[in-house]
Amino acid sequence: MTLTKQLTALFCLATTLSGVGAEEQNVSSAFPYDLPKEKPDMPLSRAVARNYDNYLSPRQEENELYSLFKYTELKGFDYNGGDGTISRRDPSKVIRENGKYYVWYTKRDTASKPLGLSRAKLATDTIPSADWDLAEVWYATSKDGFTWEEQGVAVPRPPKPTIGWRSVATPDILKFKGKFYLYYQGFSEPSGFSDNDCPVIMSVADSPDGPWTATNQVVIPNGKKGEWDQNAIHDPHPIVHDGKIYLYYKSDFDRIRGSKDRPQAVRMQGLAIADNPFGPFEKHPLNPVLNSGHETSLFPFKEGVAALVIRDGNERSTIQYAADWVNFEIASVVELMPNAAGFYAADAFTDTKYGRGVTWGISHFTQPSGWEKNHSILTRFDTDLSLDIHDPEMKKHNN
Ligand code: AAL
Repeated sequence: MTLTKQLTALFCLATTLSGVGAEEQNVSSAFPYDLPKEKPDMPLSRAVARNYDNYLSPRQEENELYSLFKYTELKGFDYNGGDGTISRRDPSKVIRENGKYYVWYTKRDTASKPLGLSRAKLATDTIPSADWDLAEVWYATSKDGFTWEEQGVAVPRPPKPTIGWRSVATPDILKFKGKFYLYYQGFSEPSGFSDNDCPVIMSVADSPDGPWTATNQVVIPNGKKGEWDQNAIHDPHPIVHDGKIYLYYKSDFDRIRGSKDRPQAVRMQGLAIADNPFGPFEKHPLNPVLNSGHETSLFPFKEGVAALVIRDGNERSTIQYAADWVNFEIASVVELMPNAAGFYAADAFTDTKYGRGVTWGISHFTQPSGWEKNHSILTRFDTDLSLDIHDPEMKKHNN
């Protein structure tokens, strides 16, 4: 034993025997008052241990993937007095081209409000089953992101029996090698009519103002019978990564319509990857890659990708991060998330190696079904899921 160690041992023995310093010992063995930045080397409860292991920072307000959301009503959209006959929902990502912002969305303009999914068998050529039935893909532009000018239809419904004849809905945009691609859901029957919902189809254009050419081909097919995504591919959400198109999507599964045993769909999200916007898209072998969530909302963040996980599942109301774009971990737990959020993500298509995050986008609010009027409105949301906000020297982005 060295002299120092002998002296320390003697001191400890003396203080224990005399009782002096016992209080100090208690203090030093307890969790410190100043929350340590790094995980302390001491016994920790599971909750405190995971507060270090699972989050970007042990303090909520220093966690770059934690945010509140602020909502602002948009100017420029008419809803027929809110009588349920006009609906706008499921916005795409927002992009900036020709000095203005562009957004695409589902627009329904029907003689009556929707019947509701449970009465889908009563839908007609003019009476919609769901809020997104008998819809088309429309687009609007804006100088400031608050006041929008509706420009018209981007993708109309093709004639029967071409896929999408019943409804084209829930679009998202991709810019790839100078061209623009819209991916959306193509319905061939009223949504809710059977368990067999829609696959994804696509249109291409040289300019965001169109004209759009529909390929009229399924680009992401529903899974084979018995696979988790056999009934639906919803909410296609493309981002460019590694020179490829990473397209995330949602499926509703484990439901049999009308079954007492399994009346409720389970919603999870998958990933399909392609070298070319026309496909083929290869579904990831680890699908589903998110175990919860409803509409897809993702953005490049640092080396990886971040996802808003909204509304459904055990991990709803979380923001998750996948450094490898596949294996997501919960990064934060949040509240009042934007439904169907379409971010203005300036680096969604630049194949960034270090995503800077997002500060705003367009989302929707829907009246719960069963209410007398049933339609959705587009809304702006603001957030601070951005490195530039956390790092004032890097404020060039997101203007
Ligand atoms: C939305 C999206 C898809 C579904 C329907 C319309 O919230 O998940 O688009 O098909 O609901």
